[in-house]
This record gives sequence, structure tokens and C-alpha cells, in this order.
Amino acid sequence: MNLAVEVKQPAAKLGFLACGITAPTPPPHGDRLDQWLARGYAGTMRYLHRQAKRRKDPRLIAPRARAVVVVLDNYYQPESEAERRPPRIARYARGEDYHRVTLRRLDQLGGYLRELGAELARPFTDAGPVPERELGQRAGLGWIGKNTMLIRPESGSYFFIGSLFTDLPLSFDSPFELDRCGSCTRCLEACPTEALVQPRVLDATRCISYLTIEHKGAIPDSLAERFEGYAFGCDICNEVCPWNQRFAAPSNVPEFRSRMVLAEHDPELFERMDQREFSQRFGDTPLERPGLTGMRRNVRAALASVAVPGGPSPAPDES
Ligand code: B12
Ligand code: SF4
Ligand code: SF4
Repeated sequence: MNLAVEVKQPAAKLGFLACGITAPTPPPHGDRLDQWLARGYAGTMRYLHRQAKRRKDPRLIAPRARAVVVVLDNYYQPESEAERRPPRIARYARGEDYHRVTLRRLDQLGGYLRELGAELARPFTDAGPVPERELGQRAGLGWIGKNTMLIRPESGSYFFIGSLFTDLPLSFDSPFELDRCGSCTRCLEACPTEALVQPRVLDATRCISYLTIEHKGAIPDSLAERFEGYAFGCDICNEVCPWNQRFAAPSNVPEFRSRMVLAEHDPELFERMDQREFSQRFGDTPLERPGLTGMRRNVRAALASVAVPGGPSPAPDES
């Protein structure tokens, strides 16, 4: 059997949505990263500056790597009424933290690669200097949409990207060259904070996802008032995308199933909770990143963003 097929079969068995293979050579749009950083769009995510050199030349990440196996991990779940009500948590964060879930199965896939003779099988997902969307596009898995997401035509974009750098001499897939966005601009119009400053360019400092997860300190009022009920992350530019509306299908990864505790409609939840309880209940979820203080700030902003202007007000004085 072809070696690449021997990698893709176990990837499918492990529950990954799709798997493609590409070279660890420099991605063609590395210059866009430099421009993006120079315009200050990374805000306080200083690690993106530190990683830039390796992102632009993935050979520096693992010099012995001859191929990168890229996998997609579907996290989509239909949502309940309660989950839609503010304060809202973005879909990707409603179950166990994907850094753990996806990495566990990538490690298993790495085990298969070793059985096939690999001496190198280094996994990454999110945490690491890997240009994941670009590698996904080059591995034939989808195109980069105007909302900056990697979109797979058969599934939409509700998935995580993981990669394995390996020294196995695998054959590469053809890049996905088409731009299937066409004349659509729904995501650009729907973004409430105008963070998508032009197609495929996101000013993170205006993005609800950045402001609720990465940003420390107070959130500027002019942006917080546009949060549309989100208290952690944001799904708007994914939700309006016709590819998700048509093709998103429920994930079969049990760990990504929504935990009811995150869905319960209790605006006071974080205000009442102490640090011990927060760690117990949310320590293994993405909410750990902003922490208890950050979540209190976020929930206040989310609820204020949906408060009805002018009301409810005290009853008029009838005397
Ligand atoms: C920093 C970061 C953020 C920042 C900035 C996002 C951004 N768009 O840049 C913030 C905090 C805002 C964020 C938010 C989210 N993120 Co995020 N994030 C990252 C991270 C760590 C780095 C991204 C980065 O380097 N940005 C800088 C820009 C310049 O790079 P880029 O987005 O990769 O863009 C490249 C390409 O677009 C390419 N390019 C540009 N134009 C063109 C044109 C063509 C034709 C082609 C082919 C390429 C191309 O050049 C760019 C530079 O190489 C990645 C993980 C990783 N290691 O890559 C996850 C990642 C991108 N995030 C992810 C997710 C799930 C999200 C959220 C959906 C979470 C949520 N619900 O709140 C939102 C989505 C917001 C959005 N529309 O992007 C997933 C995306 C999966 C997917 N289907 O694309 C990733 C890949 C994590 C993962 N391992 O799964 N994120
Ligand atoms: S995640 Fe939300 S705030 Fe960020 S670009 Fe998309 S729609 Fe705008
Ligand atoms: S909403 Fe439209 S323009 Fe935006 S990513 Fe989806 S198809 Fe492309």
C-alpha cells in the first residue's frame, strides 16, 4: 500500500475529519504575516512576532522533517436555546480543551507513523510556530476564506487544525487552489466590531475572540458594546458563512460535546465562584486562558452588549 494511504487510514479511524500531506517548505504567503505584524494587528500576542521566522520557513521547526501530515478535527455541535442566550461561549470552547483532545489523538497518529518507520513524528495544534491554515490549504484540505478561516468545501470551517512533522518520505497532495468565496462578503458585513478590515485580513485588536481570550485588562467600551452577547470567543463570521450553514455536520469526538455546565443560563455564575471552584470546573477547558477574573470581565461586557437601550426603567412617578 502507498505510504500516504497508510497514514490517512488511521487518521480517519482516529476520528479526524480529513487528512492531507504537504512539504515543510516556506508557504507562499509568508509576506502577509510580516505586513500583518507590522500593522500592529497582533496586539499583545508577542509570541507571534517571536515565531514569525519559523512560521515563514517551517523547515526551521523540525529540520529533519520531510513531510507535514495535516489533520482537521471537527468540533461542530448543534446548539441548544440556552447556549444561544447571552452570555455566549464560542462553539469550539464548550467541551474539553482541544489542545489536549486533538493532541492526544495526534500522538496516537504519531505512533502509527513510527510503526511505519518514522524516527520523527512531532505533533502541533495551535501552540507552536506552525502556519496551520497555509499548510492546510497546501495539503489540499480547503481554501482560506475572506473571514481568514480554512474552509473545507464538504464540511465548512468548524474544525481545528493539527499537524505532524515527520521524516517519512510521504507523497504530497495537490494544493487547494480555488477561491470558493466568489462574490460573497457576508462575513465582512456581519462582523460587529469591523475586525475584518479587508478580505483575509483580520485586525485581532478589534476581534471579540482576541478581546475575550488574549487581551488583559479593561475592554474598550466602544468595542465591548458590540459583543452581541459573546463572553468567550466569537462565532459570527463562521455562522454567517454559507459553507457552514450548508455543510457543518456534528462531530463524532465525544470530548468536544458541550458540557451543560457551560450552557446554563446563569449570568452570576462567575461572580459567585471562587478560584478553587473555577479551576475544578473549567481547568481543563479553554476558559482557563482568561481565567476567573477575565471571565467575570467578559460576562459583564457580554450582558451589557445586549442590554436594551433606555430600559427597563423605574415606573413613572404618578403622584
Ligand atoms: C493568533 C490566532 C488567533 C487570533 C488572530 C486570528 C487571525 N485571523 O489571525 C484571534 C485570537 C483573533 C483568533 C481567533 C479565532 N481563532 Co485562532 N488562531 C490564531 C493562531 C494561533 C495564529 C494565527 C496567525 O498566525 N494569524 C496571523 C495571520 C496573518 O495568519 P493566518 O491567519 O494563518 O493567515 C495566513 C493565511 O491566511 C495566508 N494568506 C493570506 N492571504 C491569503 C490568500 C491566499 C489565497 C492564501 C492561500 C493564503 C493567504 O497568509 C497568512 C500568513 O501566513 C492560529 C494557530 C496557528 N498556529 O496558525 C489559530 C487558529 C487560526 N484559530 C482558530 C480558531 C478556531 C479561531 C476562532 C474560530 C475561535 C473562536 N470561535 O473564537 C477565531 C476565528 C477568528 C477569525 N476569523 O480568524 C483555528 C482555525 C481553524 C480554521 N478552520 O481555520 C486555528 C488554526 C487554531 C487551530 N489549530 O485549529 N485566533
Ligand atoms: S470572530 Fe467575531 S469579532 Fe472576530 S472577526 Fe469574526 S465576527 Fe468579527
Ligand atoms: S461568508 Fe462568504 S466571503 Fe466569508 S468566508 Fe464564507 S463564503 Fe467566504
